[in-house]
Amino acid sequence: MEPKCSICGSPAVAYEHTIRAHLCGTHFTEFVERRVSRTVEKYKMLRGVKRLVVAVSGGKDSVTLLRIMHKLYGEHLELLGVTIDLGISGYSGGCVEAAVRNFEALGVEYRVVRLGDYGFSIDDVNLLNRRRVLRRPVCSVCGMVKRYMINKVALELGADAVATGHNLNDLLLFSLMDIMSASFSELSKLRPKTPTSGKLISRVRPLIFLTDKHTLLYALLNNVPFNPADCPYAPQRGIRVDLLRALDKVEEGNPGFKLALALGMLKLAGKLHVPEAQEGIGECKLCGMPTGSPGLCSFCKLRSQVLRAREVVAPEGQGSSA
Ligand code: Q46
Ligand code: ZN
Ligand code: ZN
Repeated sequence: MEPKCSICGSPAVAYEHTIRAHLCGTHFTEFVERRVSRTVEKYKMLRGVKRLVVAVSGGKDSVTLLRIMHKLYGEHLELLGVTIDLGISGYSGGCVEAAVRNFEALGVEYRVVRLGDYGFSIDDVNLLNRRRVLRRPVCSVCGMVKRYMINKVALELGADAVATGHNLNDLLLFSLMDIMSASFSELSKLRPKTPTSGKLISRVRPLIFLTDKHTLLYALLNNVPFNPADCPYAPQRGIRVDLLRALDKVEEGNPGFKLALALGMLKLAGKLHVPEAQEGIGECKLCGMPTGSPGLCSFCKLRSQVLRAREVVAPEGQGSSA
């Protein structure tokens, strides 16, 4: 027999083990939105926030975030959307398109910022790595680039905070990797909300207690367009992939494990000493954005490295196949 919604008796679309209930589409949607609003309230994410930038990559997490923030808070907040074109061929175009479709469908004012405007792309970083003129893991470069660009545009837009679509899996992966590498100062920054510090705009993560299965089903049930493609640089194997599989396996036999682990990690992070607004102590000599080290910020350092490295390979380096 088809399972029925434990609340209303309609055909169920999901079993939510953390509340031990089968849920129909309507009640699943309500469950997800309630979890977001409780997270926002628990960590006072929107206290003092009038202008909120939602960073939308175009994937299922960020489009779900935009839809929910618009639905729950759109009337009380000035919502602005930002999406970044990272220049990943066969992927970035679909991401930007999905993000823009969502902004326009909701009537949210938005900006598309392009890494190409700085003279390089994530494809360039990958190509230079392959040619061994650069040794920077693509995803860590990409993460830094996104943080920089989102903060910069949020500052230009006069935002009080930036909301990002990091989910439960992201939180667990980041924290476990930080522990593994004894990066306790990184772990201490693992907060659902980080405050504004100088030119570093506050970050809030309303989806940290939802998994990607939640966001996928929410997007599908609510006709939220998203780019279903995977980034070509997303790791297919390695410790992160294995860790996620292992976490899901434990969760299967022990419903609620991931949520409990996330809460434990957040408590642990909360007890660690946060290094004094490290990144905000100085300003980049080139772009004026915050930096923890004297001279150039990480983004400007990377940019000059990439532009220099590209000159080295330019003569025979035409055509940038990934
Ligand atoms: S976009 Fe960028 Fe991800 Fe692609 S290159 Fe890696 S970090 S996998 S979320
Ligand atoms: Zn129902
Ligand atoms: Zn800079």
